[in-house]
Amino acid sequence: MSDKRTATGFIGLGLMGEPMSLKLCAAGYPLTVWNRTRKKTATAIEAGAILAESPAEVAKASDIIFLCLTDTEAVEDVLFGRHGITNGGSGKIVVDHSTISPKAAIEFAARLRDHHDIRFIDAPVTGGVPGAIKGNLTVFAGGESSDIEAVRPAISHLAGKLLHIGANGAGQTTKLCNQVMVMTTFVTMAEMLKLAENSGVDSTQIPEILAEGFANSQVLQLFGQRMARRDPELTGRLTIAQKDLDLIRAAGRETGTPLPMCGTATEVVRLAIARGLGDRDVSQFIRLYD
Ligand code: NA7
Repeated sequence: MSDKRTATGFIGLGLMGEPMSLKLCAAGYPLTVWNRTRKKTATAIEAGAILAESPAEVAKASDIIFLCLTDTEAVEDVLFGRHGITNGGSGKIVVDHSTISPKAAIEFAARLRDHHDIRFIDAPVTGGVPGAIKGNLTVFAGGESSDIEAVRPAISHLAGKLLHIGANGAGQTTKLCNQVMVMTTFVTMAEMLKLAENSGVDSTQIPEILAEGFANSQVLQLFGQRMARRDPELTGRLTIAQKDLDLIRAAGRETGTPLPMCGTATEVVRLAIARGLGDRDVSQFIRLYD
């Protein structure tokens, strides 16, 4: 299905979705877009995308519809709401790049398949805004092999790797496993940088100094400097980090998995949000300790 003539749609042109949609435009795919806040579609329209009035209109115009939305509730609205994708015809494939509940991904896939003849791939990503801009995200996919192969050519413009993990839900579960490491690293990185500062060591040098050692990670290299400098540039909201931690803890409860470190991370991020940092960049989390 997926080649340069495949009609694509993108819903959710936020921090991640906008650069991802631009990659599809740049690759020559016909692209129809919708975003709840219309003005965020301006850059994609300038790049050649067509503006739709609703998710249903995006679906009518597209064979593959990509989503990149805040959370489970947003995805449910866009799929099944009054002007949702399910009002836009059958035979489509929905690729959901949002991070949502694995259980919900399984349920949405079944509802779409059984009642609307629409296929669904849970396809959360890692790599953040830098990866979205470069087109080298990693996608953890859950769904049918044939659907994943059908969308692989288009996704190759957004992601260096599209990994088929298993059935629906497996992509989201893998993303939550990824976030266990990412989020606990984030919160301990703030403590580590603060310890350096309070001990008279230049914390902005720490990521480079630790680069060859066991403490190195992509999180340290991509965000350490920015966190040390209190760089205000918005690349991902702390509220989104909180949402991921809440999903991880729900998965822990459902599977009987104790997650004490994630519990602590969740509560300190909640505290940072209570202190007014929710709409700031995740790197600003260090301000909790200032
Ligand atoms: P952003 O920049 O906050 O973008 C979130 C997008 O989701 C944005 O386009 C929102 O529209 C849209 N949204 C949120 N709620 C709804 C509802 N109810 N209906 C329609 N659209 C909605 O987040 P990121 O780009 O950083 O992250 C997106 C996902 O990728 C998230 O799951 C991460 O965990 C990974 P708005 O512009 O606010 O009107």
